[in-house]
Amino acid sequence: MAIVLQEPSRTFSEYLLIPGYSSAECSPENVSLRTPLTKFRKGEEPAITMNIPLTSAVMQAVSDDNMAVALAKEGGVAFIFGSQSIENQAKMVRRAKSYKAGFVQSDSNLRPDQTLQDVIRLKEEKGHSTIAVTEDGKPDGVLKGLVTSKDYRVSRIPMDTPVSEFMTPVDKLVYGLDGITLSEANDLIWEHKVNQLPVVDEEMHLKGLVFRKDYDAHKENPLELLDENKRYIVGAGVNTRDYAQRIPALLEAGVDVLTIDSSEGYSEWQARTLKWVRDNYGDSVKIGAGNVVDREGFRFLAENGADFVKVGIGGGSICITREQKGIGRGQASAVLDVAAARDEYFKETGIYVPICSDGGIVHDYHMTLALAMGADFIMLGRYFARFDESPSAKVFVNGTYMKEYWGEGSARARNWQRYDLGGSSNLKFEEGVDSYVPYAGSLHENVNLSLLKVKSTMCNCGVLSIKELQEKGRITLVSATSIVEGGAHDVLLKDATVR
Ligand code: MZP
Repeated sequence: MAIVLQEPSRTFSEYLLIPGYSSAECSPENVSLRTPLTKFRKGEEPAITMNIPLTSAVMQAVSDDNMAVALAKEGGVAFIFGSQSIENQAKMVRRAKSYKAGFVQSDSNLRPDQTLQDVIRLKEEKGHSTIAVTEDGKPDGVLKGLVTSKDYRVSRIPMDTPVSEFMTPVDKLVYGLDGITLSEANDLIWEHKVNQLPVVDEEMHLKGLVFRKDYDAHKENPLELLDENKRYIVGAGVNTRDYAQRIPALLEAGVDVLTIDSSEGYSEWQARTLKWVRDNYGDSVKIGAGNVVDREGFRFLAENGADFVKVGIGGGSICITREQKGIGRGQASAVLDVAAARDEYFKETGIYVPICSDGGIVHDYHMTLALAMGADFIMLGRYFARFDESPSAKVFVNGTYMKEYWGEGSARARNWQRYDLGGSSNLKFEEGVDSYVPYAGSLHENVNLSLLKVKSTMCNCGVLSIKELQEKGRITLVSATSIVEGGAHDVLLKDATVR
């Protein structure tokens, strides 16, 4: 007879946090959400520490280069999806790594012999009023001048006037030299009262533009997560099949951290992948593994060299693994069990292997619960899929804007490498669905609001860091009846949209 665990498998909605004593110091601006992403020895610092405890799921509908930049700006890490060709994934990593905060590649460019007509057309097409004039009309051509709306009056000059006649020529422009820092560029913008600054190399090839408004936006992201060269930290997912080709290509593209993306991580395939990484790169390459839901699974991956361990099977919003195969574990039970294993391992070895609660976050308070239960950070799919920055399409359905969101185990994604343990190379049956999620606007606003709630709850618990939350937090199970009193009840809501 199989072993039957006596504790039911529980999920986040079955728990609540109990407030603790809050001193006057307990206010959200004093809370730090810094958290380790990769393993470290007692007394040492992890190679990567995130400024917020959020990562985005390794999914086609969630994490591309755009998401990587948007999330790193907030202080978290996106794991660019691996269910695409090695070349495409490496390209996404390269694009995210070459994104220079505040520096943009000019997307509106003309040659000096083009005309006012071309200026008007380009302005309509791109929506930008600054046009770089380069010798060959390419974004990296030799800079000849700039055209902004101050340079021409449509009513006064004929449409066929060449750009060279009304542009501000390069000898009258203020420009910066390649290598200039963003704050030096901003100083020039202010000193010379201009709205944009072209940046050129020694041969006057255009390298990019800095806009006054972008610098201000950049300053709104004090928690951005940067490497030592001031580029955004970028993650990527890999599988247990083509790692020997994929990993070198991703490293070449500049990836900072990898994760093995699999629905079930307690396997020889993961051990082989981790061994290959350690044999070839030692500890210099950072790679997480998973997913597991219990102590044994954690221990196996930690001992095989994982830099972090992802927790969660069957709890994802688009996941039907539990229905299809009857396997998995309630996310709360899984996190609690694995967190205990992590602490045990740390005591025994002095090595702290962070754990990630992956999937199943529905309400913002689930984030706080996951952290209190021991997760060092969280991975979210549905949450991020709803934002402007996710790669999926925004569609109008039954009078509301939605974003498409599909599982990696759905027929749409066909990510067989994530599900198949054996030798076959196709998806035999689906473990995920294709769906819509309500469109929710910008990542920046949503993440800030969610984390304000997390910080505010932490203050109610009387703690100012995630570590303290894990040490001092108190959690209670809720009865089915008491769940009712948690929402508005026994009143008639005036506005059905009040939540
Ligand atoms: P959620 O944030 O949407 O609830 O869950 C996202 C997580 O679900 C992913 O990080 C991944 O671990 C898991 N996932 C992705 N695709 C599937 C599937 O098709 C899935 N079954 O379970």
